[in-house]
Amino acid sequence: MERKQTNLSVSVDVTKAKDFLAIIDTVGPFVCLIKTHIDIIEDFDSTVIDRLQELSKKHDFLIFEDRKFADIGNTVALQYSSGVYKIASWAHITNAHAVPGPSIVTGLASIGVPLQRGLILLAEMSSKGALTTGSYTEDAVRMARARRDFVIGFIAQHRMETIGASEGDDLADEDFLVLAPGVGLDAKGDAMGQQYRTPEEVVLACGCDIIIVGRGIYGKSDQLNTESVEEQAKRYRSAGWDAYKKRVSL
Ligand code: BMP
Repeated sequence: MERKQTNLSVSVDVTKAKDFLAIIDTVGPFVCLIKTHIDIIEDFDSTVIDRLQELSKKHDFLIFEDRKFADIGNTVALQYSSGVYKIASWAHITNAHAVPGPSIVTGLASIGVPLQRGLILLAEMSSKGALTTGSYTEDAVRMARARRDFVIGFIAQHRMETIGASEGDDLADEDFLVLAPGVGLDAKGDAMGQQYRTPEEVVLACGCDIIIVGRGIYGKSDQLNTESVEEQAKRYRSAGWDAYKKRVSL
C-alpha cells in the first residue's frame, strides 16, 4: 500500500478469462490487491493462473481469492489445496466465514501456513440484513486473535480493534487489516441487497484500511471499456488514498 500509495482492491467479477485479464492489466498499476472469484470464469484453465501471476509481478499487487470457505477443517483443507483451482498454490490471501468455529482456521492453516499465505475472516458483511452482527462479529475477532500466525485481517464494515477484547488482553501490537467491500461513489446499492458506502465513509469515518470495488470500476462486464476502467480505477484510488491519508494524519 505504501509503495504504490494505494488502498484500492479491485474485485474482478467477470466470467470470461479475456475480460478478467484485461481488467487486471488495466487496473494493476492502481491497486494493492486484486480480488478474484475464480470459479465464475467460464473458460478457466491453468493458463489463466499463469497470466494472473505474471500480472501480479508486473504490477506489484497481491492476489486475494474470495473463496469464503465455510466447512469443517478437513474439508476446507482439501478445498483450499486441491480440486480444479488449487487456490493455495497461487492466492496470497483467501478468506473464510467464522461460522464453523476455530476448526476452520486450523484446517486452512495446515495448508496455508507452510506456504506463507494469509487468511481473512468475514466479521461483517455488506449485504442488507446480514447476520454477521453483535456476538458473531466479536467471536470472529476472537478467532483471529487466537491465530495471528495466519489470520491477517477481516472483511468488515468498521475497524475491529477493541471488538471482542476481554479485560487484560494485550492489544498494543495488534494491527489487523480491515478490508471493506460494498464501496461505490455513484450508487447506494444494487437490486440484490448489496449496499454501498463512499470511500470517505468507509475509511475515514469507520476506520477500514482497504476499499474493495467491483462494478463501480468496470460497470457491466458485457460492455467492457478499458479506458473507462482505467479512469474509474484512478478515481477510486485517489478517493480511497485521500481518505486514508486524512485518517492516519488525524
Ligand atoms: P461490487 O463492488 O461489484 O458490489 O462487488 C463487491 C465484491 O465484494 C463481490 O465480489 C462480493 O462477493 C464481495 N463481498 C461483498 O460485496 N460483501 C461482503 O460482505 C463480502 C464480500 O466478499
